[in-house]
Amino acid sequence: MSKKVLITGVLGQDGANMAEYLLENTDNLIYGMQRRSGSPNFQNIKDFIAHDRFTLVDGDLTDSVSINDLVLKIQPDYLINFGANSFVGVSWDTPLSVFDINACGVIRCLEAIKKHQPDCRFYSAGSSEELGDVDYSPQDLKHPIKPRSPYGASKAAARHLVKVYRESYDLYAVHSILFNHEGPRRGAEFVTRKITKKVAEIFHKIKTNQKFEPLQLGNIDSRRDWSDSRDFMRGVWLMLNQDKPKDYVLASGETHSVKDFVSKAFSAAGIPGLWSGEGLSSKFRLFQENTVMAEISEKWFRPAEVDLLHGDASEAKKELGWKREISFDKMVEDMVKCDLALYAKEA
Ligand code: GDR
Repeated sequence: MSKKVLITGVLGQDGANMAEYLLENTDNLIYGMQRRSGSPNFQNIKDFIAHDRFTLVDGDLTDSVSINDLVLKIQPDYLINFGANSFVGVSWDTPLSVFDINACGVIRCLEAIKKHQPDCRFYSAGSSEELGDVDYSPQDLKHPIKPRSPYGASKAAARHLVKVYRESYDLYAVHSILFNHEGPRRGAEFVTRKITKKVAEIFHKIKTNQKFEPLQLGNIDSRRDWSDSRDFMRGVWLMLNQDKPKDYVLASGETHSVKDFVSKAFSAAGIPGLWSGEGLSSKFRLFQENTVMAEISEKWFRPAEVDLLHGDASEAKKELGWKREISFDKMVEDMVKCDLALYAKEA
């Protein structure tokens, strides 16, 4: 019989990728929870919104009534929580709402499961931001929790809560440390998509002899372990289908700087460029020309930065048989290709 899967945050990158993965690889019934808003954006789910095994439902992680109602009504076999306020940069401005959604939201889900559907398996999307000011590389599950942002602290709280509920009530609940993961469905506020969207704009403006404003970035020396979100969805599903619940790290095991990402993205669009200068005066110029394509603005620096993230997913590989299939280069190329097509369509 088909299982029922409730996915929160279905309009975001991971929620949409998870729903699509399950529609393509299982016969499960998928309930995608969206937070009701004045102008919802269905772009990420447009390819499967009409699928006969997909249902869009309203709910809100800050409202326990809505979570309880959904769990009672749907009686899900799995609750996959990708709903979050996921932008680290704004978490200093809205720390209370970030904590309410990301940490208290997890309590609301766990409480609903405990009361109404104790056999439902629960997944909580954790983050490498929980590790923050790292002690060693690559980072595994044993790495101390040392967040550097309200966002990282909220995800660390979620991690402790999942452990407490798992041990206290014998729930199948897991929280994995997901290192950065991207793709064509990534929100434009995150640095990778911000870069690939701007590359598409600059590509079209160079081609049509139009002027353009350079891409403005903050800390281009910070290093991240970037994977493709679609690879992670397989890992999440494996974590939910073991004999016993256990937390894992998902990561590529490679690290690249934001600066590298910029060079790679422009090169994927066939635009040659070179970095020059240091710190705030760093500039990325069109090769053999003076045209500046990227520069630094203090506006994009954070009150506290995580300088380096580099994950160790060896346990997930060994115990779950998970491995990533999409390389860093392929992921950047896919993102640039999609943004070039999107820009051409919208221009
Ligand atoms: P991150 O992702 O904070 O790692 O969290 P983000 O893409 O926002 O930043 C990555 C790094 O790039 C630097 N940076 C900039 N970032 C943004 N957004 N905009 C800029 O202009 C810019 N310039 C430089 C940042 O300072 C940072 O060092 C992501 C999110 O998806 C989290 O939800 C998730 O938990 C973690 O990844 C794993």
